[in-house]
Amino acid sequence: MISEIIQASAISSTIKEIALKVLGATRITPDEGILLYREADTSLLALLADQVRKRMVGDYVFYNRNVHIEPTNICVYDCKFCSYSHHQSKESWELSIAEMVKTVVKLGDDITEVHIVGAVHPGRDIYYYADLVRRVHQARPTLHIKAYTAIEIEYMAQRSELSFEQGLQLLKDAGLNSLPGGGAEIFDDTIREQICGKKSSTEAWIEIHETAHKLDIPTNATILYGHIEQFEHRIHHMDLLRQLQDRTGGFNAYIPLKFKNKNNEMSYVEEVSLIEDLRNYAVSRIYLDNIAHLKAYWPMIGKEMAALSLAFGVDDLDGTINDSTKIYSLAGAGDQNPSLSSDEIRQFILKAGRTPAERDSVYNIISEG
Ligand code: V47
Ligand code: SF4
Repeated sequence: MISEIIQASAISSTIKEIALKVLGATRITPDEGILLYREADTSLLALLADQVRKRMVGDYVFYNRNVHIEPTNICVYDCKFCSYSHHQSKESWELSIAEMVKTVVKLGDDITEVHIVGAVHPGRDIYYYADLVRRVHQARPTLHIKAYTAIEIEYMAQRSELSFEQGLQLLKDAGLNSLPGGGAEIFDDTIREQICGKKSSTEAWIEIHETAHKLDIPTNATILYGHIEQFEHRIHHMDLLRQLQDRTGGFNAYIPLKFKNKNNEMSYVEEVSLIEDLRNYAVSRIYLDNIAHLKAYWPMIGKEMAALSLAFGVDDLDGTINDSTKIYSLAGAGDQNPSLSSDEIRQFILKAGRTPAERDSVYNIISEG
């Protein structure tokens, strides 16, 4: 039915051909992905992304109950888009292990996951971070621990003279369950050089995630978009992820992170429009035909935009985060005090005509409706 409408429509024959491929569940090429970004109508992108989303996860919109802990903002790197590290922000902090354990213990059964991501502290090695994981795990043995971006893992492993595999195994043995997707930024050496020159390379990020998948540690993947990159870079980024997913199947979710321009060295770069955000969700959903979930990180884009994103391929809204994430609030994100109760998030999903599903960290459904 939809294919017939597209066949009969006035859109260009090239876009029509790509649309029919997507509807027929045929993988699109990088060039076709770029054409979608450049030429496809926003309404067509929404329609195609919605079909892919339905095929992959049905009508569910997932959320979980989690807390984000940011152990420190003292960083050996100085990424130009960062508003959060001690180089940019007026304050600097270092939480102690006891303080972080106290946070998860205090939240008790209100959360099923802790997400621990911070800056790359020069004084902390992998044994410190394994100790943090071990003590959180001891205090809350059933809590899922999603911790440390590939950037943190690279630094802590190298500092402790361990291979990535040895480092990840050590963290897994301490109780680490999965890795978040941060630090990917954009997989292009020239752009990387300009926005985060000193930190881990594309190759290191990919190698760390591939190694994690081989050790049965699932991970997420992000992209930082909407700064100085071109559509070609976004597609190349997703293409590397799609290839890695073909090899391992270890990615749970893809999370596009929109560049926010407050209080950082790239404040001169204008933020992209909300329409561009929606188009980007849609092309991501269409291109990444092998990563099950597309996550809109609502504390960054705000609740209204998150609701809209559900019509552009998004099926996951992350968590009922407490007032705990500074990465975006310092960069000017819409929601300065990000918190939604489970009930609020459910109402929000129902209003969008979809089925709320509380999930665990690997997308088993805990409750629905
Ligand atoms: O890698 C930093 C981004 C990321 C800015 O895996 C910025 O579930 C926009 O990885 N504008 C870290 N983005 C956060 C992250 C994450 C977030 C939510 C869920 C998950 C997950 C992972 O934050 C960094 C960087 O790309 N970031 N500064 C900024 N000005
Ligand atoms: Fe450090 Fe991360 Fe900020 Fe880069 S983005 S300066 S690695 S805290």
